[in-house]
Amino acid sequence: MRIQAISRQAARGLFTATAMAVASVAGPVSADSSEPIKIPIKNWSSQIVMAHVIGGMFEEMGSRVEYVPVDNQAAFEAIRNGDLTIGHEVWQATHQNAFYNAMEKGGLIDAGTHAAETLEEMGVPNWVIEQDLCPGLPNWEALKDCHENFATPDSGGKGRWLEGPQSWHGDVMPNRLNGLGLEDKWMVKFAGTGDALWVELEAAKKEGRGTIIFNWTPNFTDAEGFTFIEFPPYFDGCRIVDGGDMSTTGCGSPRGWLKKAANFRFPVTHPQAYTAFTKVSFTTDQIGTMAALVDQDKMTHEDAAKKWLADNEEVWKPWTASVLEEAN
Ligand code: TMO
Repeated sequence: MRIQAISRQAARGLFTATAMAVASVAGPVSADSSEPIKIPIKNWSSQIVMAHVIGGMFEEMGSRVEYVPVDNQAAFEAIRNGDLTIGHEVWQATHQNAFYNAMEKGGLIDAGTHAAETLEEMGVPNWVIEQDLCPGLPNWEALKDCHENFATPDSGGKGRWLEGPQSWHGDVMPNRLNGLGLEDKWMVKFAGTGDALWVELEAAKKEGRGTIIFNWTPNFTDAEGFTFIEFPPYFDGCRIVDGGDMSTTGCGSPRGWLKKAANFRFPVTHPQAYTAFTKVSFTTDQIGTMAALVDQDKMTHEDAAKKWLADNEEVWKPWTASVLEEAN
């Protein structure tokens, strides 16, 4: 099974020659190292809960795990150089550059794709549309005529977009406003933390005022209803970091994949845990639930992960059990 998993990676051209050479002489699935598997902890709920869910799976398989707090973007270099063993939420729209750059430098491998499709984009809770606070949404051109309904005390009379922390995507959203010619009517405020986005959602609902925030799917907000704004289509190179200029930065975010990454030595040091990790594939509902346990039900990330594992054995046990069966 391990060899199969490896040749599938190789067929995609995503596995380094060095790792192939080391891994393919190892024979049948052997025991995992007692070195801890290092799992990243970032700053949004599904990521942290999923870290503990996957860590719990590894522990169930007999591995040791260690949770390592990391910067969102710097994590990919850390996977490449082995400071992290895995990355379990690689979001196409905001991570693919760092992911492919680390792969090209060598040391980071693609460990497969989750079932969930992703989008990371500015949008509004559905009640903003129901109350008609910006007629014409979700088409972005509606923003030309409704900014007054989205002004806040700190927005200087403009409508406010509450973006995530600036460490998440740099100036993508300020550049978006400029690219669309909306900078005279709208401004971007960066949230101090991811959680500030959910505080804003609740506050705006209570006060009955308009709000536009950065959000993503899968997330806990899928259940209550959240509408992403439809911007001009994304294309490769439209963003500044990808070679674009202000004539192209109005482009929206791409819908995309959610991938898993691993350090190239993981299949060698922990063949069983690595093979199970390649099988991990979460759906939109499953990831939304992981976030909701924390952001709605106010559980700790650790307790949420324990609950998720207890409630979903039929989902994850097959991923670990089939590996252990083959090893014995
Ligand atoms: C990577 N994120 C889900 C926070 O956009």
